[in-house]
Amino acid sequence: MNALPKDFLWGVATAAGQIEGAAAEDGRAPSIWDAFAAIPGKIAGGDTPALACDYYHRYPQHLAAIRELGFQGFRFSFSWSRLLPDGVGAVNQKGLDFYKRTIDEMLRLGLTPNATLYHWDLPQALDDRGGFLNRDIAAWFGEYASLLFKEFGDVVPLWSTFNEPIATYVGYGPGWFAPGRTGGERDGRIANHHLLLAHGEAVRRFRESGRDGKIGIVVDVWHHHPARPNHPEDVALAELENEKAYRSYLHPLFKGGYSPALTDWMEQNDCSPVVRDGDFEKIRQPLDFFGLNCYNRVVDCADRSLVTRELAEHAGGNFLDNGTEYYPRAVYDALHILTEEYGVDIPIYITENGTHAVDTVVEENGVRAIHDTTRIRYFQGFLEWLSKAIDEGIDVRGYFAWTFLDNFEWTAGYGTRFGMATAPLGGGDILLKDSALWWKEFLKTQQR
Ligand code: GCO
Repeated sequence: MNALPKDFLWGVATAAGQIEGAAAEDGRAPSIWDAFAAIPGKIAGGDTPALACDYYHRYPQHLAAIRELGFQGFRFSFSWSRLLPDGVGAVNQKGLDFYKRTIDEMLRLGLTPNATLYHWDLPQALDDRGGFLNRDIAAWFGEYASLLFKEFGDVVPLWSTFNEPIATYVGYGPGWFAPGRTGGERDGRIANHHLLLAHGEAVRRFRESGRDGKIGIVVDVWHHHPARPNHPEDVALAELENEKAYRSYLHPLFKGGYSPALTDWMEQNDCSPVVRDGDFEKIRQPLDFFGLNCYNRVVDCADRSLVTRELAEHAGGNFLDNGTEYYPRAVYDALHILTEEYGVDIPIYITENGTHAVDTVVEENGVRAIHDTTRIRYFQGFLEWLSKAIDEGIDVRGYFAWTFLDNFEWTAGYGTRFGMATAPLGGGDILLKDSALWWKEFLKTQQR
């Protein structure tokens, strides 16, 4: 792999709801994930985010270990209900103090803070008022965003409004994610539209704040491919899935409206959100960077009975030990989609990339280890394709691996592990997996 640009930012990424724990401490109020996890059957193993990695207390240990591996950036999110327990109004000073301490520690260690305002954990108090189905969410989010720009705008250089908007669609449409509302396609699309308005409102407020940092949004691109490229039904299915997923965000953000294909589909399915005059102007505002989360592609087959076979036969198709396809070219494809189909000409950061693996702890001469070679192979493959896209001139400024520590993997609970390191639930000694050691060696070759 060619060396990447000198000032390339290598980091790890995480999210408040997945690592912080201390769910009821120092004035924090519940988020929709706390409430959702309390409903039996929603989260694998009955897990909850209440303890997680206890980053709330153990952040010095975590951040030091991340820096020790050679990373220079840390992507994290704020817990809205820790800062504004009611979602709006009274500020929880202890919440602010916590983020002040953690950001100071990042700066002290030389980790560039990359902050996300919203990584899925809406205050429950706001969901009680309709959450993302209420158009007022834009104003609520604006108030929250302004608080953070005021408090941390001088020390945080990179800001993302939302992480993976599709999670909100999933939470209000099919209800697989928090808040578990099952309003169907129509509510999912309404929630999405309101989220995009909230994004626009936060960007407007950021500009108004006069802060020097950069602001963007993080969208995940899982490009759908037809399993049988010569089969019109598969081609149509993959196209539709792309429209309903990442294009439903990229079109409004970069082209100023929903695509003609999605517009038609929403009309035919009676699920178009209410769009008011001026909405798309609010949504489509110049951004300073784009955050791309990239994990894999999806292969669609109209004939469900063929899915497994078609996937297995696909050229280059091979699998990781967790059963997912190994397709590192996904990042190269996604970058080309951004630049070619959407004309994205702002700097891009890979804000998440990683894989879960079947990690087994082995004991060798009294030393515990996890030989996660699958994960190493995954990272290597993605970095090769990323490097190829950069060689071709795509302006990627940084890469954030998902993730440092095994954590609360949403509905999959703690049993699905994405970490390059692990620690007991609720904290304790950190065990570096082989992939963390691999990163340490790799980053030495990339030093500035
Ligand atoms: C996402 C989220 C993360 C996940 C990660 C692994 O991409 O789904 O941003 O919170 O933990 O992706 O699934």
